[in-house]
This record gives sequence, structure tokens and C-alpha cells, in this order.
Amino acid sequence: MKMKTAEFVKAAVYPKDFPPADYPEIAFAGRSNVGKSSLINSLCQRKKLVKVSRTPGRTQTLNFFLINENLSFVDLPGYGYAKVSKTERASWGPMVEDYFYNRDSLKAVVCICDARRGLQKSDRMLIESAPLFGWQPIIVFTKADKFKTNARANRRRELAKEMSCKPKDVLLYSSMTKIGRDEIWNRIEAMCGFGRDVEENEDGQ
Ligand SMILES: Nc1nc2c(ncn2[C@@H]2O[C@H](COP(=O)(O)OP(=O)(O)O)[C@@H](O)[C@H]2O)c(=O)[nH]1
Ligand SMILES: [Mg+2]
Repeated sequence: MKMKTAEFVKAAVYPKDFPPADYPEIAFAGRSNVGKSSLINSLCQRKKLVKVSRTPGRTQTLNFFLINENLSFVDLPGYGYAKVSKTERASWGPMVEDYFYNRDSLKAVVCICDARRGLQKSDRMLIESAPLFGWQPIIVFTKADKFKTNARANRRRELAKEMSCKPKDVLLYSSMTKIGRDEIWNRIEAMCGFGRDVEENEDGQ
């Protein structure tokens, strides 16, 4: 994907406040601090489109972004962070469910997990809810830079076992090295029905 523009549109909690569903939409979900904001920034080749937080569990709204004037990204609040208040934690479910139910333009949810920890119970719950809401999961294991090359190949095989898929189908990613970036873009574009428009010679991982 050739990045041209990436802009923040608005933050919203209720469907009545969502921007018009004019473009195919991709949401980003995962446990707090897993690296959602970093992934969005690096997909968009922006340093500060989304704030990377030192304090986990801060984003409590749905944040909408317009990419290249033809694609919408949504940064969902992180789940599973113990230090946010019980009320805030309890509102994650209904707020995000409302969004999942009401957003016809939502094509896929990038489910971001930590490569070191693998699929957690909360990650599985999110992924298993996909058929109910009608979106496709794109499962990404981030912080892959925490593994050296050989260890990473082993970890890929282990994660493939966990997911019952082939090792080559495991999406490993790092916002530090940008490994896996093109693959994620390819999946996103396929989900949106876009033709392939991948930049050549882009930090070939
Ligand atoms: N080593 C490493 N650290 C990362 C990576 N992605 C995010 N981080 C760090 O993890 C922390 C949380 O990142 P953030 O993107 O704010 O996570 P979010 O809460 O899921 O949006 C920050 O300190 C980031 O610098 C990665 O791929 N590798
Ligand atoms: Mg964030």
C-alpha cells in the first residue's frame, strides 16, 4: 500500500457519533499495551498518528482514522488491563459489541497478540466472536523483535500449532524492525477488496 494520507477523524463511544460508514473499515484490537497504536502508526508510516502510551489502558474511546481517503482504521480500546476501573473494564464489552453489531463497513479486525505470550484467553474470546459479528480476524503476533532469528522460526512453529495453521500463515510483526508489515497490508487490502498496490523495495523483511 502506498501511503499518501493518514488523518485522525474523531473519537466516539456511541454509534450515533460514529463517522459515516463511507469506506471499508479495519479495526485493531488487543490487550492493553500489546502494541496496537504502534502497529497502526507503522502501517501508516507515521510516528505520532496514534499516541503510543506509557500508561496502559488509557484509550477508552473508539478512534477513527481515514487512510488514503479510501480506507478507515479504528483503534479500539485495549482489553484485559487490570488497573483500569471495574466500570471502565465492564464498558469495553458493550461499547465494542455495539460497534461490531452496528458497523456495516467493518471488514476485518486485526487481533493483535504478543508473540512471547501467544494466544491468551481474552484473545481467543475475541477471535471466536468473529462469525457472530460477521468480520474476518487477521491475527498478528507483535513484538517479534524479542526473538533472535532462529528462536523466531521456532516460535513461529509453536504459534502455528496453537492456531492449527501452517507456520507460513502465522503473521509475525515488529513495530521496531517492521518485519511483517507488507504481509499485514496484503491481508488488509484483500479483506477490503482492493487490488494489490504494494510498494516495491520496501524494507524487504
Ligand atoms: N519491542 C517492541 N516493543 C513494542 C512493539 N510494539 C509496541 N511496543 C511497545 O509496547 C508499549 C505499548 O505500545 P502501544 O502501541 O502503546 O500499545 P497499545 O496499548 O496496544 O496501543 C510501548 O512501550 C511500545 O513502545 C514491538 O513490536 N516491539
Ligand atoms: Mg494504544
